[in-house]
Amino acid sequence: MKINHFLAFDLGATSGRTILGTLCDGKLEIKELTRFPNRLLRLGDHYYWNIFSLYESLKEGLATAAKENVCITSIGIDTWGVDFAFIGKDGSLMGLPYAYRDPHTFEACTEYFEKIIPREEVYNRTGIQIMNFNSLFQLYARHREEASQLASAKHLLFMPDALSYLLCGEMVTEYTIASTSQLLNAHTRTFDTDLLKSAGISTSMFNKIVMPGTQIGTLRPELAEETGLTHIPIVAVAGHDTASAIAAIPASNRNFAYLSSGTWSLMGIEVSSPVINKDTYQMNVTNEGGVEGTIRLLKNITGMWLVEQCMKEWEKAGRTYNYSEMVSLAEKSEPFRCFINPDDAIFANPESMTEAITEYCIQTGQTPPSTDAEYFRTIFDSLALKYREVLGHLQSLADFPIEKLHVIGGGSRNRLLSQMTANAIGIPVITGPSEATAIGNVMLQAKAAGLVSSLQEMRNIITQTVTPETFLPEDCESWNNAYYKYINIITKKQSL
Ligand code: LRH
Repeated sequence: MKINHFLAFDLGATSGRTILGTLCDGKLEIKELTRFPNRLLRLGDHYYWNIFSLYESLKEGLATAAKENVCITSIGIDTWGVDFAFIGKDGSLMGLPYAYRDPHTFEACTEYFEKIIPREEVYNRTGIQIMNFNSLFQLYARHREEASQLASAKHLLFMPDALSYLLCGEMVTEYTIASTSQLLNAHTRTFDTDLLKSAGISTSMFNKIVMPGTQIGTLRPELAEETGLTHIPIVAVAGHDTASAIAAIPASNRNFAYLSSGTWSLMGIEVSSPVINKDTYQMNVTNEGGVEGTIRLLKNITGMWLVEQCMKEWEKAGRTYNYSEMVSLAEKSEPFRCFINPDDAIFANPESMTEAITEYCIQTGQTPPSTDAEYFRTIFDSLALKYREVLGHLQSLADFPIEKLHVIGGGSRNRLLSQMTANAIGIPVITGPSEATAIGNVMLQAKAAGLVSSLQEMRNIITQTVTPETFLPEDCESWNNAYYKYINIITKKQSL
Protein backbone atom coordinates (compact mmCIF):
# COMPACT_ATOMS: atom_id res chain seq x y z
CA MET A 1 0.00 0.00 0.00
CA LYS A 2 1.54 3.28 -1.15
CA ILE A 3 0.86 6.33 1.00
CA ASN A 4 1.69 9.87 -0.17
CA HIS A 5 1.46 13.02 1.94
CA PHE A 6 1.10 16.50 0.44
CA LEU A 7 1.16 19.88 2.13
CA ALA A 8 -1.31 22.44 0.83
CA PHE A 9 -1.29 26.11 1.79
CA ASP A 10 -4.68 27.50 0.96
CA LEU A 11 -5.02 31.25 1.43
CA GLY A 12 -8.24 33.20 1.13
CA ALA A 13 -8.84 36.90 1.54
CA THR A 14 -9.82 36.50 5.20
CA SER A 15 -7.90 33.45 6.40
CA GLY A 16 -5.41 30.80 5.38
CA ARG A 17 -4.85 27.18 6.28
CA THR A 18 -2.15 24.54 6.21
CA ILE A 19 -3.64 21.22 5.14
CA LEU A 20 -2.04 17.81 5.12
CA GLY A 21 -3.52 15.68 2.35
CA THR A 22 -2.88 11.96 2.42
CA LEU A 23 -3.52 9.82 -0.61
CA CYS A 24 -3.72 6.12 0.12
CA ASP A 25 -5.14 3.44 -2.18
CA GLY A 26 -7.10 5.91 -4.26
CA LYS A 27 -8.65 7.61 -1.22
CA LEU A 28 -7.87 11.06 0.08
CA GLU A 29 -7.74 12.17 3.70
CA ILE A 30 -7.48 15.78 4.74
CA LYS A 31 -6.18 17.13 8.03
CA GLU A 32 -6.09 20.81 8.98
CA LEU A 33 -2.77 21.57 10.65
CA THR A 34 -2.97 25.33 11.15
CA ARG A 35 -5.36 28.17 10.47
CA PHE A 36 -4.26 31.79 10.40
CA PRO A 37 -5.92 35.16 9.79
CA ASN A 38 -5.31 37.18 6.66
CA ARG A 39 -6.37 40.73 7.28
CA LEU A 40 -6.34 43.84 5.17
CA LEU A 41 -3.59 46.08 6.49
CA ARG A 42 -4.50 49.74 6.36
CA LEU A 43 -1.53 52.09 6.07
CA GLY A 44 -2.46 55.70 5.49
CA ASP A 45 -5.02 55.83 2.72
CA HIS A 46 -4.35 52.36 1.32
CA TYR A 47 -5.05 48.71 2.01
CA TYR A 48 -2.32 46.09 1.68
CA TRP A 49 -1.65 42.42 2.34
CA ASN A 50 0.90 41.77 5.02
CA ILE A 51 2.94 39.30 2.98
CA PHE A 52 5.61 39.10 5.70
CA SER A 53 3.08 37.96 8.25
CA LEU A 54 1.71 35.45 5.71
CA TYR A 55 5.25 34.15 5.25
CA GLU A 56 5.52 33.71 9.04
CA SER A 57 2.26 31.75 8.97
CA LEU A 58 3.60 29.51 6.20
CA LYS A 59 6.69 28.85 8.33
CA GLU A 60 4.49 27.92 11.29
CA GLY A 61 2.58 25.59 8.97
CA LEU A 62 5.83 23.96 7.86
CA ALA A 63 7.00 23.53 11.46
CA THR A 64 3.65 22.00 12.43
CA ALA A 65 3.84 19.64 9.44
CA ALA A 66 7.33 18.56 10.50
CA LYS A 67 5.87 17.41 13.82
CA GLU A 68 3.56 15.01 11.98
CA ASN A 69 6.64 12.90 11.27
CA VAL A 70 5.55 11.89 7.79
CA CYS A 71 7.44 12.05 4.53
CA ILE A 72 5.97 14.97 2.54
CA THR A 73 6.02 14.47 -1.24
CA SER A 74 5.54 18.14 -2.11
CA ILE A 75 4.12 21.53 -1.13
CA GLY A 76 1.65 23.68 -3.11
CA ILE A 77 0.15 27.14 -2.58
CA ASP A 78 -3.15 28.55 -3.81
CA THR A 79 -4.50 32.02 -3.04
CA TRP A 80 -7.19 34.49 -4.00
CA GLY A 81 -6.84 36.08 -7.43
CA VAL A 82 -5.63 39.33 -9.06
CA ASP A 83 -3.14 40.64 -6.48
CA PHE A 84 0.63 40.59 -6.96
CA ALA A 85 4.02 41.52 -5.52
CA PHE A 86 6.96 43.27 -7.13
CA ILE A 87 10.48 41.86 -6.96
CA GLY A 88 13.55 44.06 -7.40
CA LYS A 89 16.61 43.31 -9.49
CA ASP A 90 18.40 41.94 -6.41
CA GLY A 91 15.59 39.42 -5.91
CA SER A 92 14.08 41.13 -2.85
CA LEU A 93 10.42 41.79 -2.26
CA MET A 94 9.55 45.42 -2.97
CA GLY A 95 7.16 46.40 -0.22
CA LEU A 96 3.68 45.19 0.50
CA PRO A 97 1.28 44.06 -2.22
CA TYR A 98 -1.84 46.19 -2.55
CA ALA A 99 -5.10 44.50 -1.59
CA TYR A 100 -7.77 44.33 -4.25
CA ARG A 101 -10.32 45.94 -1.90
CA ASP A 102 -8.32 49.18 -1.99
CA PRO A 103 -10.70 51.66 -3.61
CA HIS A 104 -8.00 53.41 -5.67
CA THR A 105 -8.80 51.37 -8.77
CA PHE A 106 -12.42 52.52 -9.14
CA GLU A 107 -11.50 55.73 -10.85
CA ALA A 108 -8.47 54.25 -12.64
CA CYS A 109 -10.66 51.68 -14.33
CA THR A 110 -13.08 54.28 -15.71
CA GLU A 111 -10.20 56.47 -16.89
CA TYR A 112 -8.55 53.46 -18.56
CA PHE A 113 -11.62 52.84 -20.72
CA GLU A 114 -11.97 56.52 -21.62
CA LYS A 115 -8.34 57.26 -22.40
CA ILE A 116 -6.56 53.99 -23.19
CA ILE A 117 -8.57 51.01 -24.48
CA PRO A 118 -12.39 50.88 -24.57
CA ARG A 119 -14.14 48.56 -22.13
CA GLU A 120 -15.56 46.23 -24.77
CA GLU A 121 -12.19 45.80 -26.46
CA VAL A 122 -10.55 44.91 -23.15
CA TYR A 123 -13.26 42.31 -22.61
CA ASN A 124 -13.00 40.92 -26.13
CA ARG A 125 -9.23 40.50 -25.86
CA THR A 126 -9.20 38.91 -22.41
CA GLY A 127 -12.65 37.38 -21.90
CA ILE A 128 -12.30 38.40 -18.26
CA GLN A 129 -15.22 40.08 -16.49
CA ILE A 130 -14.59 43.74 -15.93
CA MET A 131 -13.93 44.31 -12.24
CA ASN A 132 -12.18 47.49 -11.18
CA PHE A 133 -9.65 45.56 -9.10
CA ASN A 134 -8.33 43.29 -11.86
CA SER A 135 -4.52 43.35 -12.07
CA LEU A 136 -4.66 45.36 -15.32
CA PHE A 137 -6.37 48.31 -13.60
CA GLN A 138 -4.26 47.99 -10.45
CA LEU A 139 -1.15 48.27 -12.62
CA TYR A 140 -2.57 51.12 -14.63
CA ALA A 141 -3.33 53.01 -11.40
CA ARG A 142 0.27 52.54 -10.26
CA HIS A 143 1.61 53.51 -13.70
CA ARG A 144 -0.51 56.67 -13.76
CA GLU A 145 0.77 57.81 -10.39
CA GLU A 146 4.35 56.92 -11.38
CA ALA A 147 4.66 54.61 -8.38
CA SER A 148 8.29 54.02 -7.48
CA GLN A 149 7.63 50.33 -6.82
CA LEU A 150 6.55 49.84 -10.43
CA ALA A 151 9.30 52.01 -11.86
CA SER A 152 12.07 49.99 -10.26
CA ALA A 153 10.54 46.50 -10.23
CA LYS A 154 12.20 43.79 -12.27
CA HIS A 155 9.59 41.07 -11.81
CA LEU A 156 5.92 40.78 -11.04
CA LEU A 157 4.71 37.71 -9.20
CA PHE A 158 1.05 36.93 -8.57
CA MET A 159 0.34 36.04 -4.93
CA PRO A 160 0.73 32.23 -5.04
CA ASP A 161 3.84 32.56 -7.19
CA ALA A 162 5.23 35.22 -4.81
CA LEU A 163 4.72 33.00 -1.76
CA SER A 164 6.21 29.99 -3.58
CA TYR A 165 9.17 32.20 -4.47
CA LEU A 166 9.67 33.03 -0.78
CA LEU A 167 9.72 29.30 -0.02
CA CYS A 168 12.00 28.12 -2.82
CA GLY A 169 13.70 31.12 -4.44
CA GLU A 170 12.46 30.27 -7.95
CA MET A 171 10.06 32.39 -9.99
CA VAL A 172 7.28 31.19 -12.27
CA THR A 173 4.04 32.57 -13.62
CA GLU A 174 1.39 29.93 -13.10
CA TYR A 175 -1.31 29.91 -15.76
CA THR A 176 -4.56 29.82 -13.73
CA ILE A 177 -3.58 32.74 -11.50
CA ALA A 178 -2.25 34.73 -14.48
CA SER A 179 -5.56 34.17 -16.26
CA THR A 180 -7.46 36.21 -13.62
CA SER A 181 -5.31 39.29 -14.18
CA GLN A 182 -6.99 40.59 -17.37
CA LEU A 183 -3.51 40.67 -18.91
CA LEU A 184 -3.74 37.45 -20.93
CA ASN A 185 -5.24 37.07 -24.35
CA ALA A 186 -8.11 34.61 -23.93
CA HIS A 187 -7.39 32.73 -27.15
CA THR A 188 -3.60 32.51 -27.21
CA ARG A 189 -3.45 32.21 -23.40
CA THR A 190 -0.30 34.34 -23.42
CA PHE A 191 0.28 37.92 -22.25
CA ASP A 192 -1.32 40.57 -24.43
CA THR A 193 1.56 42.96 -25.13
CA ASP A 194 -0.73 45.95 -25.87
CA LEU A 195 -2.42 45.57 -22.52
CA LEU A 196 0.91 45.21 -20.73
CA LYS A 197 2.22 48.32 -22.45
CA SER A 198 -0.88 50.29 -21.51
CA ALA A 199 -0.15 49.46 -17.87
CA GLY A 200 3.50 50.43 -18.09
CA ILE A 201 5.02 46.96 -18.02
CA SER A 202 6.46 44.46 -20.47
CA THR A 203 6.61 40.69 -20.85
CA SER A 204 10.11 40.71 -19.40
CA MET A 205 8.57 41.22 -15.96
CA PHE A 206 7.00 37.79 -16.15
CA ASN A 207 8.53 34.38 -16.08
CA LYS A 208 7.57 31.56 -18.33
CA ILE A 209 3.91 30.60 -17.95
CA VAL A 210 3.70 27.13 -16.42
CA MET A 211 0.67 24.88 -16.25
CA PRO A 212 -0.71 23.61 -12.91
CA GLY A 213 1.20 20.55 -11.74
CA THR A 214 4.71 21.84 -12.56
CA GLN A 215 7.55 21.66 -10.04
CA ILE A 216 9.01 25.11 -9.30
CA GLY A 217 11.95 24.28 -7.03
CA THR A 218 12.66 22.90 -3.57
CA LEU A 219 12.25 24.31 -0.08
CA ARG A 220 15.12 26.69 0.66
CA PRO A 221 17.84 25.08 2.79
CA GLU A 222 17.56 27.62 5.63
CA LEU A 223 13.80 27.14 5.75
CA ALA A 224 14.21 23.38 5.78
CA GLU A 225 16.61 23.70 8.67
CA GLU A 226 14.51 26.22 10.57
CA THR A 227 11.27 24.26 10.27
CA GLY A 228 12.64 20.75 10.62
CA LEU A 229 11.71 19.66 7.11
CA THR A 230 13.93 18.51 4.26
CA HIS A 231 14.33 19.92 0.75
CA ILE A 232 10.78 19.19 -0.35
CA PRO A 233 9.66 20.06 -3.92
CA ILE A 234 7.44 23.14 -4.29
CA VAL A 235 4.82 22.57 -6.97
CA ALA A 236 2.86 25.20 -8.89
CA VAL A 237 -0.67 23.88 -8.35
CA ALA A 238 -3.72 25.63 -9.78
CA GLY A 239 -2.52 28.74 -7.93
CA HIS A 240 -5.86 30.52 -8.22
CA ASP A 241 -8.01 29.21 -5.36
CA THR A 242 -11.12 29.12 -7.55
CA ALA A 243 -9.33 26.97 -10.15
CA SER A 244 -8.28 24.58 -7.37
CA ALA A 245 -11.82 24.47 -5.98
CA ILE A 246 -13.45 23.69 -9.32
CA ALA A 247 -10.93 20.89 -9.94
CA ALA A 248 -12.31 19.30 -6.76
CA ILE A 249 -15.98 19.08 -7.76
CA PRO A 250 -17.22 15.51 -7.35
CA ALA A 251 -18.94 15.56 -10.75
CA SER A 252 -19.44 12.55 -12.95
CA ASN A 253 -20.68 14.33 -16.08
CA ARG A 254 -20.70 17.88 -17.42
CA ASN A 255 -24.37 18.82 -16.93
CA PHE A 256 -23.81 20.88 -13.85
CA ALA A 257 -23.17 24.39 -12.65
CA TYR A 258 -21.05 25.13 -9.62
CA LEU A 259 -20.97 27.61 -6.82
CA SER A 260 -17.69 27.99 -4.99
CA SER A 261 -18.93 29.56 -1.79
CA GLY A 262 -16.60 31.54 0.45
CA THR A 263 -15.85 35.24 0.86
CA TRP A 264 -16.92 35.35 -2.79
CA SER A 265 -19.66 33.24 -4.36
CA LEU A 266 -18.28 32.12 -7.70
CA MET A 267 -20.99 30.67 -9.88
CA GLY A 268 -20.33 29.19 -13.27
CA ILE A 269 -20.06 26.32 -15.70
CA GLU A 270 -17.08 24.49 -17.11
CA VAL A 271 -16.47 24.82 -20.85
CA SER A 272 -13.66 23.75 -23.14
CA SER A 273 -12.89 27.08 -24.81
CA PRO A 274 -13.57 30.77 -24.10
CA VAL A 275 -17.06 32.08 -24.81
CA ILE A 276 -16.77 35.76 -25.71
CA ASN A 277 -19.63 37.53 -27.43
CA LYS A 278 -22.10 40.41 -27.02
CA ASP A 279 -24.15 38.44 -24.46
CA THR A 280 -21.21 37.45 -22.28
CA TYR A 281 -19.99 41.04 -22.44
CA GLN A 282 -23.40 42.37 -21.37
CA MET A 283 -23.60 39.81 -18.56
CA ASN A 284 -19.97 40.50 -17.70
CA VAL A 285 -19.14 36.82 -17.26
CA THR A 286 -15.55 35.76 -17.06
CA ASN A 287 -13.49 33.12 -18.86
CA GLU A 288 -10.86 32.09 -16.33
CA GLY A 289 -8.29 29.45 -17.11
CA GLY A 290 -8.62 26.13 -15.31
CA VAL A 291 -6.95 22.78 -15.05
CA GLU A 292 -6.26 20.85 -18.28
CA GLY A 293 -7.21 23.76 -20.49
CA THR A 294 -10.77 24.00 -19.16
CA ILE A 295 -12.38 27.41 -18.94
CA ARG A 296 -14.48 28.60 -16.02
CA LEU A 297 -17.29 30.62 -17.50
CA LEU A 298 -18.37 32.27 -14.28
CA LYS A 299 -19.58 35.28 -12.45
CA ASN A 300 -18.22 36.74 -9.21
CA ILE A 301 -21.01 37.36 -6.73
CA THR A 302 -20.35 39.07 -3.43
CA GLY A 303 -20.76 36.15 -1.03
CA MET A 304 -19.98 35.58 2.64
CA TRP A 305 -18.08 38.88 2.66
CA LEU A 306 -21.43 40.48 3.61
CA VAL A 307 -21.81 38.21 6.63
CA GLU A 308 -18.13 38.34 7.58
CA GLN A 309 -18.16 42.13 7.66
CA CYS A 310 -21.36 42.32 9.73
CA MET A 311 -19.93 39.79 12.19
CA LYS A 312 -16.74 41.80 12.52
CA GLU A 313 -18.80 44.81 13.61
CA TRP A 314 -20.92 42.84 16.03
CA GLU A 315 -17.83 41.27 17.53
CA LYS A 316 -16.52 44.75 18.35
CA ALA A 317 -19.83 45.41 20.07
CA GLY A 318 -19.40 42.20 22.11
CA ARG A 319 -21.76 39.95 20.11
CA THR A 320 -20.14 36.89 18.54
CA TYR A 321 -21.88 34.11 16.66
CA ASN A 322 -20.57 30.76 15.59
CA TYR A 323 -21.73 29.14 12.39
CA SER A 324 -24.66 27.23 13.86
CA GLU A 325 -25.89 30.24 15.87
CA MET A 326 -25.83 32.34 12.71
CA VAL A 327 -27.84 29.73 10.80
CA SER A 328 -30.34 29.21 13.58
CA LEU A 329 -30.89 32.98 14.00
CA ALA A 330 -31.48 33.35 10.26
CA GLU A 331 -33.80 30.33 10.21
CA LYS A 332 -36.07 31.77 12.87
CA SER A 333 -36.18 35.19 11.30
CA GLU A 334 -39.03 36.29 8.99
CA PRO A 335 -38.28 35.44 5.34
CA PHE A 336 -38.36 37.95 2.48
CA ARG A 337 -38.56 41.04 4.75
CA CYS A 338 -36.22 42.98 2.52
CA PHE A 339 -33.78 42.39 -0.32
CA ILE A 340 -30.41 43.71 -1.34
CA ASN A 341 -28.29 43.27 -4.45
CA PRO A 342 -25.15 41.62 -3.00
CA ASP A 343 -23.12 43.04 -5.89
CA ASP A 344 -24.09 46.68 -5.37
CA ALA A 345 -20.95 48.83 -5.20
CA ILE A 346 -22.03 50.05 -1.76
CA PHE A 347 -21.03 46.66 -0.31
CA ALA A 348 -17.53 46.49 -1.85
CA ASN A 349 -15.63 47.75 1.21
CA PRO A 350 -17.86 49.95 3.38
CA GLU A 351 -16.76 51.33 6.75
CA SER A 352 -19.83 49.62 8.21
CA MET A 353 -21.59 46.76 6.40
CA THR A 354 -24.72 46.99 8.54
CA GLU A 355 -25.01 50.69 7.75
CA ALA A 356 -24.52 49.95 4.05
CA ILE A 357 -27.36 47.40 4.15
CA THR A 358 -29.57 49.86 6.03
CA GLU A 359 -28.78 52.56 3.50
CA TYR A 360 -29.58 50.25 0.58
CA CYS A 361 -32.96 49.40 2.12
CA ILE A 362 -33.84 53.03 2.79
CA GLN A 363 -32.88 54.07 -0.74
CA THR A 364 -35.15 51.35 -2.16
CA GLY A 365 -38.10 52.12 0.13
CA GLN A 366 -37.76 49.01 2.32
CA THR A 367 -37.78 48.84 6.11
CA PRO A 368 -34.18 47.95 7.05
CA PRO A 369 -33.34 44.97 9.27
CA SER A 370 -33.41 45.85 12.96
CA THR A 371 -31.83 42.78 14.58
CA ASP A 372 -28.71 40.73 13.84
CA ALA A 373 -31.00 37.82 12.89
CA GLU A 374 -32.79 39.99 10.34
CA TYR A 375 -29.48 41.05 8.81
CA PHE A 376 -28.47 37.40 8.43
CA ARG A 377 -31.82 36.54 6.89
CA THR A 378 -31.75 39.48 4.46
CA ILE A 379 -28.29 38.45 3.29
CA PHE A 380 -29.17 34.78 2.82
CA ASP A 381 -32.52 35.47 1.08
CA SER A 382 -30.81 37.92 -1.25
CA LEU A 383 -27.90 35.58 -1.98
CA ALA A 384 -30.19 32.67 -2.87
CA LEU A 385 -32.15 34.94 -5.22
CA LYS A 386 -28.98 36.35 -6.75
CA TYR A 387 -27.90 32.76 -7.46
CA ARG A 388 -31.15 32.24 -9.36
CA GLU A 389 -30.57 35.39 -11.40
CA VAL A 390 -27.02 34.36 -12.36
CA LEU A 391 -27.93 30.73 -13.01
CA GLY A 392 -30.51 31.97 -15.53
CA HIS A 393 -27.74 33.79 -17.41
CA LEU A 394 -25.49 30.74 -17.33
CA GLN A 395 -28.24 28.48 -18.63
CA SER A 396 -28.72 30.85 -21.58
CA LEU A 397 -25.02 30.44 -22.42
CA ALA A 398 -24.62 26.70 -21.79
CA ASP A 399 -24.99 24.28 -24.69
CA PHE A 400 -26.06 21.59 -22.22
CA PRO A 401 -28.87 21.36 -19.67
CA ILE A 402 -27.83 22.43 -16.17
CA GLU A 403 -29.31 19.62 -14.10
CA LYS A 404 -27.79 20.36 -10.71
CA LEU A 405 -25.74 22.87 -8.80
CA HIS A 406 -22.61 21.69 -6.98
CA VAL A 407 -21.90 23.93 -4.01
CA ILE A 408 -18.36 23.64 -2.67
CA GLY A 409 -16.17 25.59 -0.25
CA GLY A 410 -16.76 26.77 3.32
CA GLY A 411 -20.21 28.16 2.51
CA SER A 412 -21.42 24.67 1.53
CA ARG A 413 -21.61 23.89 5.26
CA ASN A 414 -24.47 26.38 5.56
CA ARG A 415 -27.36 23.89 5.19
CA LEU A 416 -29.97 26.61 5.47
CA LEU A 417 -28.50 28.57 2.57
CA SER A 418 -28.16 25.38 0.51
CA GLN A 419 -31.86 24.59 1.00
CA MET A 420 -32.80 28.19 0.24
CA THR A 421 -30.67 28.04 -2.92
CA ALA A 422 -32.36 24.83 -4.11
CA ASN A 423 -35.76 26.47 -3.47
CA ALA A 424 -34.76 29.56 -5.39
CA ILE A 425 -33.22 27.85 -8.42
CA GLY A 426 -35.62 24.91 -8.69
CA ILE A 427 -32.97 22.21 -9.29
CA PRO A 428 -31.07 19.99 -6.83
CA VAL A 429 -28.18 21.43 -4.90
CA ILE A 430 -25.37 19.03 -4.05
CA THR A 431 -22.99 20.20 -1.34
CA GLY A 432 -19.35 19.35 -0.59
CA PRO A 433 -16.50 19.17 -0.28
CA SER A 434 -16.22 22.21 1.97
CA GLU A 435 -12.43 21.93 1.69
CA ALA A 436 -12.53 22.06 -2.10
CA THR A 437 -9.70 24.57 -2.61
CA ALA A 438 -7.27 22.61 -0.45
CA ILE A 439 -8.36 19.31 -2.02
CA GLY A 440 -7.83 20.69 -5.53
CA ASN A 441 -4.41 21.92 -4.43
CA VAL A 442 -3.49 18.44 -3.10
CA MET A 443 -4.79 16.67 -6.21
CA LEU A 444 -2.68 18.85 -8.52
CA GLN A 445 0.34 17.90 -6.46
CA ALA A 446 -0.68 14.24 -6.83
CA LYS A 447 -0.79 14.85 -10.57
CA ALA A 448 2.69 16.38 -10.49
CA ALA A 449 3.88 13.27 -8.60
CA GLY A 450 2.44 11.08 -11.37
CA LEU A 451 -0.21 9.53 -9.09
CA VAL A 452 -3.20 10.71 -11.13
CA SER A 453 -3.31 11.41 -14.81
CA SER A 454 -6.42 13.49 -15.52
CA LEU A 455 -8.95 15.91 -14.10
CA GLN A 456 -11.64 13.24 -14.28
CA GLU A 457 -9.44 10.83 -12.34
CA MET A 458 -8.97 13.51 -9.65
CA ARG A 459 -12.71 14.01 -9.49
CA ASN A 460 -13.32 10.25 -9.24
CA ILE A 461 -11.00 10.06 -6.23
CA ILE A 462 -12.77 13.02 -4.65
CA THR A 463 -16.16 11.40 -5.28
CA GLN A 464 -14.99 8.34 -3.38
CA THR A 465 -13.69 10.51 -0.55
CA VAL A 466 -16.55 12.92 0.17
CA THR A 467 -20.17 12.19 1.02
CA PRO A 468 -22.13 14.94 -0.69
CA GLU A 469 -25.54 16.00 0.59
CA THR A 470 -28.44 16.72 -1.77
CA PHE A 471 -31.05 19.44 -1.23
CA LEU A 472 -34.18 19.21 -3.35
CA PRO A 473 -36.25 22.30 -4.20
CA GLU A 474 -39.20 23.01 -1.87
CA ASP A 475 -41.76 25.77 -1.54
CA CYS A 476 -41.04 26.96 -5.07
CA GLU A 477 -44.09 29.22 -5.34
CA SER A 478 -43.11 31.55 -2.51
CA TRP A 479 -39.55 31.66 -3.86
CA ASN A 480 -40.88 32.57 -7.30
CA ASN A 481 -42.86 35.45 -5.82
CA ALA A 482 -39.86 36.56 -3.79
CA TYR A 483 -37.71 36.50 -6.91
CA TYR A 484 -39.92 39.01 -8.70
CA LYS A 485 -39.89 41.30 -5.65
CA TYR A 486 -36.09 41.01 -5.51
CA ILE A 487 -35.76 41.86 -9.21
CA ASN A 488 -38.02 44.91 -8.72
CA ILE A 489 -35.91 46.15 -5.84
CA ILE A 490 -32.57 45.71 -7.54
CA THR A 491 -33.83 47.30 -10.75
CA LYS A 492 -35.15 50.25 -8.76
CA LYS A 493 -31.76 50.70 -7.07
CA GLN A 494 -29.91 50.51 -10.39
CA SER A 495 -32.04 53.29 -11.83
CA LEU A 496 -31.43 55.67 -8.88
C1 LRH B 1 -11.81 34.07 -4.58
C2 LRH B 1 -11.10 34.87 -5.64
C3 LRH B 1 -11.94 35.12 -6.87
C4 LRH B 1 -11.35 36.41 -7.35
C5 LRH B 1 -11.20 37.16 -6.06
C6 LRH B 1 -10.28 38.33 -6.09
O1 LRH B 1 -11.01 33.87 -3.47
O2 LRH B 1 -9.92 34.24 -6.01
O3 LRH B 1 -11.90 34.10 -7.82
O4 LRH B 1 -12.10 37.05 -8.31
O5 LRH B 1 -10.78 36.16 -5.13
